[in-house]
Amino acid sequence: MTTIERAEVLLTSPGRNFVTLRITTSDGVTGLGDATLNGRELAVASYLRDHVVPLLVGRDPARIEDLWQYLFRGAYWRRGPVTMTAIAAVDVALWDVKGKVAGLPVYQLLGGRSREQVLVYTHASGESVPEMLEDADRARELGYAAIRVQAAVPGIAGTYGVKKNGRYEPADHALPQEQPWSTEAYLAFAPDYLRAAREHLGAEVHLLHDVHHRLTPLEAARFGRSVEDVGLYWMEDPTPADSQDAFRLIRQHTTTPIAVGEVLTSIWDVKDLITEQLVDYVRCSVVHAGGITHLRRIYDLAALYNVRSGSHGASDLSPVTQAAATHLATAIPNFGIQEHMGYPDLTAEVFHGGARYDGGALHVDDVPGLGVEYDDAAAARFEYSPKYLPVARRLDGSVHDW
Ligand code: GCO
Ligand code: MG
Repeated sequence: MTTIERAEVLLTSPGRNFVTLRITTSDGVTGLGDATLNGRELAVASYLRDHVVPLLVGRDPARIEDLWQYLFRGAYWRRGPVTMTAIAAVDVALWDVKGKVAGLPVYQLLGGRSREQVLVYTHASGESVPEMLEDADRARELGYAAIRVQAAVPGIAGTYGVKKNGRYEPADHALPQEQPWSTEAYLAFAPDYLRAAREHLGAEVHLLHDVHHRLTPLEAARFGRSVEDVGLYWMEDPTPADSQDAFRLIRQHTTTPIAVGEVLTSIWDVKDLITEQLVDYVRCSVVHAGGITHLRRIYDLAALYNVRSGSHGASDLSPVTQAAATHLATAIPNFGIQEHMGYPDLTAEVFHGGARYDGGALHVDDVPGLGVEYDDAAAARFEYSPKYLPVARRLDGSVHDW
């Protein structure tokens, strides 16, 4: 019988930190899984190295579902980002292996093609509204038909979600940077710049906006209602999703579509949001929500309730995740849209291949598995060093929500 012979945890930092799991079978087939949890990378690396890899060696790599259940149900301690990211890394690496063994791309193993291409949205942002609109024009020139727009709130230094020097990398300090936040200033400013973006870009562009969990449910309801005339594709993470109940209030007051999920890690975290149709898009990611196996389960539940996928795809999710998400999006019936920010140039020196951007969409090639290769020699040139996302404080000094 073919067995899992080796599983290596690989750390590298080509432009930003990434953790990767590489599984090698006794037949010499390798598979890659992303294990990157922004700002908590080493916790997942240790979870894998110390508590998962010893359980994998000698097992049948073909039993993806059974290994998933073994690592989830069998662990006693369930859910949470560290556990679910570690399980995801194993799951995705095993799908990669299975594709290579079968000689088929992963989307074929998931039921085959449901669509020709995977619609993506990218980011446009600016320190001022004209700068944001200029950035949106640049995105249009690159062919994007869907654009997330964010402008720095006047008086709020370093507004989250806005590029610095043309680069979007919020985890850029060796210790978390503290940033000010004012809900009042944001609510007074954001509806106007969203309206300016709509006027500037015209009716045919999909406009998205990320609230980054900064509002209370009532504030989010008011905000959603105040931008209904903009016709947003979605408002993202309007309030912290710790309580799924909170979304009932938002839903009762606005028809602005809602997208949630990038910090949620299991089907239990989105169950009520989906079954009560409190959101329109689920944005969980392959890497933080238990891999292809579990995210497929979440999206299948969502399909029953007219909720569509909108997978998180920021650059802290490695090209392995971007590829896995694109294979999944190619296959599922209820795909909505996928985030695509691209990566720092150096990233391509380590991760070769993967999903291809062309004309506002991502595409996967018909190569076996996920189609991503990891370059060990290049990876060794980029040493891991801790980098943190910022922490938000209100103007009175107290810590604010993400
Ligand atoms: C997004 C995000 C990111 C996240 C980041 C956290 O929608 O792309 O909100 O900017 O904050 O991926 O690690
Ligand atoms: Mg977001």
